[in-house]
Amino acid sequence: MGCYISTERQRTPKKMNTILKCLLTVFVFASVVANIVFIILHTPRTPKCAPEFQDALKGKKHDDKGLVFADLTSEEYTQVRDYMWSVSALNISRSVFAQPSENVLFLIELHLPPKSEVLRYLDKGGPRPRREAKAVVFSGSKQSISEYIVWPLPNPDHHQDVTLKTYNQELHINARTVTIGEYVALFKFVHKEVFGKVKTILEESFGYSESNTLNPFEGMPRGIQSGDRQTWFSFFRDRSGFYIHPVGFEVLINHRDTKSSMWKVEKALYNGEYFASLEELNEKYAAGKVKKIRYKESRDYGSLKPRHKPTGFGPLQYDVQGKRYSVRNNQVLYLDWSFAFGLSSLTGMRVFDIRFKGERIAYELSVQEAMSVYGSVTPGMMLTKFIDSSIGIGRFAHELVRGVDCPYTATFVDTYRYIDTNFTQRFRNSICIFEHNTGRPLRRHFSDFFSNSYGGLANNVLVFRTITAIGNYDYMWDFMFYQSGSVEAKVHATGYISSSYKTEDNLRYGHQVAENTLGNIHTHFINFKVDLDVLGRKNMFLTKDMEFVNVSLPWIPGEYAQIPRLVERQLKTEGEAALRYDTKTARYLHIASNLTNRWGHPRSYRLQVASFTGDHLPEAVPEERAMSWARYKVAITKYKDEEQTSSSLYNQNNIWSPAVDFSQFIEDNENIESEDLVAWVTTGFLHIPHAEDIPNTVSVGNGGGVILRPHNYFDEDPSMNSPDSVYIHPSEPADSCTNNRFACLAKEVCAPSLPTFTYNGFEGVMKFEE
Ligand SMILES: [Cu+2]
Repeated sequence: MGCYISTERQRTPKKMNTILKCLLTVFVFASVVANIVFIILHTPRTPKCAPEFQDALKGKKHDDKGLVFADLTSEEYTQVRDYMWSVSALNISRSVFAQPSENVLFLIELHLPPKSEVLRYLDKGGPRPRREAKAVVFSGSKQSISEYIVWPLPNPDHHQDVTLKTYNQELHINARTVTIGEYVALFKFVHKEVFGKVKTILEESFGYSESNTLNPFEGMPRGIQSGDRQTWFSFFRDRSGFYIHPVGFEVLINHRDTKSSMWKVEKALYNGEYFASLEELNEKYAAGKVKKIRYKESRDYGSLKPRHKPTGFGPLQYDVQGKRYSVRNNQVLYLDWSFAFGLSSLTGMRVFDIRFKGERIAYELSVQEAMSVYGSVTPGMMLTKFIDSSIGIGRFAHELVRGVDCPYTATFVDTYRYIDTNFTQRFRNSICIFEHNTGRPLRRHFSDFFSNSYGGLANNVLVFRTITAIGNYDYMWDFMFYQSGSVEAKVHATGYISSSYKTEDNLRYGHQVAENTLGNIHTHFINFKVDLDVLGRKNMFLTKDMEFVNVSLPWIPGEYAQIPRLVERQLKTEGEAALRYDTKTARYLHIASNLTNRWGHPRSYRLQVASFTGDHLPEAVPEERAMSWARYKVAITKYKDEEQTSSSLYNQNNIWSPAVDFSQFIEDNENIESEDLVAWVTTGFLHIPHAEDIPNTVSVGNGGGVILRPHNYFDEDPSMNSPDSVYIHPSEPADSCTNNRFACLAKEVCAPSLPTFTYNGFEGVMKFEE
């Protein structure tokens, strides 16, 4: 900005006018600047919110006892690996791409100590249980799978084979998970023995070239009987979200032999037609005896890249008083809650020793399995039944994205794993913990009649979350801790659907969702383990429901009315307490103590299941035993150290003779009166893919879960003691802060300290090349 005064001779009045104008402009500018400075100096700055609000923990302090449940540390994995490598008899390959014929140290995990030992340590001052690891070795040289317990940690020098003790059977080598090494060999095989053999067909049909290749997606199980390892690979265009770009070409590869030189292509499918070999396909194609697929460039509908430049921010929650929870090591404290946590590479998220007001409610709450059964006319999907813990549910817990996967201000925790690799992998920020206002009151009442008042409580809940992207699907796992003493385990599915190439006759198995793409019908079944300990280990299983009874009206002789009556039962055996999905079940299911509350009722926790599962697989089907947990909405068993998980690492690839058949837990029909009880809860839904599943399935409505609710456990609702309670009475001025902190919020507000956005999630992806 500047004033220009002409140096030319001008008439005086005009010159004066210009000087005045110029002075005025300078004055206005100066006064604007002065005002801005004044406003900045005199505006009260909003203080930054405190990082932590200690009062919320009510004097509770962290202890180290929860470390008995902690996953192995980065160093411990390395120590166990080095020890296993040093055992010459095991002869373990050190290569991350070890061949199936070699011996592979597939997995190292925490070996959970026996429950009774842990409880002696936690509750009775007993010794700290020995820290042990579980190590899984796929032995190509011995054609067997072995599980070892390795101890003591740190500095292990012992190992013991516990395979037979754990599974009561030897494990067939082909029950093993396909390792990175085997995938690398399979991809090489596909490139040479499949793409190399039908190149012309691929070029003409799918525009195939070295730079525009095809991605394989495998169906499971790999065969039809124990020992089989032959996999149908369906091929997809190599682009973002390839799962929904099928091309109509599938091959069956037999990779049963641990020597990859013995592998062969056994069948092929092209445009809905089967061929005994790729040679036969080539011949018939060349002879014009095949209905050809003509390559057409397709729209990039699978990409998640925004269609328009994003401009929005949704609302942001932040901790006004600082964080009211605290995380140290693997222990979380929040208001009246405390628990320890872990993330198993195989089964995923789990929490232990869940306490409310210092009393243990559950010993363990954990994800056990995620299973899907598919329908299709094409072989890649026709037999498909995915049993995810065999690939690893927790294995795919990658970095969570601040602001999307978890609230922006959440606390993030790194996890470490050793699975299908030769080094410890760090997965940054793969668990998040946050307190969340659900936006709907936990309780409230406006008292209009007679005595006027308002009492309410915001539903502030602590959420413990991880998200695992298992191939095409992403499962979001939440454990939520409410101020009313409830805990909720919830799962939601999102990500890409699996699809197959649309042919004329396959609309019976789903809907067309994109060009030549059929979204295949399938189920999502999830199993949770809920080891409630209500006031100790000795519990019983009660059901409650209502039934109508015809009651004569005492004041009108001869008149009757149908009145609902409370029906309570105790189920006394595992057989009785295995509640099948297709039977009428009491609406209230309780794990109860024989101790009573002030009103004389057994103190209990209720299991309230939200599920839309339906049938999983007819029981006569040989594969069913590998997923027999899905027969039951809820099954109650007597706790046994040998019955740790409802599924196993080996259930997918030896689905016909599963290492763990959950129905066996119930077979012995043990008595469950006054015993340590475990509830196995199944939840999930049927997924009929529709156009809106493109490009991704949304989480809305695609979930299930179970809520553990206190039921006569307390004498009244424990949320009455919440520091967040609000009470308004007409006798108090509306701006009184005494029983309503919101009346002071505007005065006490603080500005959130927002961490910078970072993301390193791609560090942990599977790598098939050095
Ligand atoms: Cu689905």
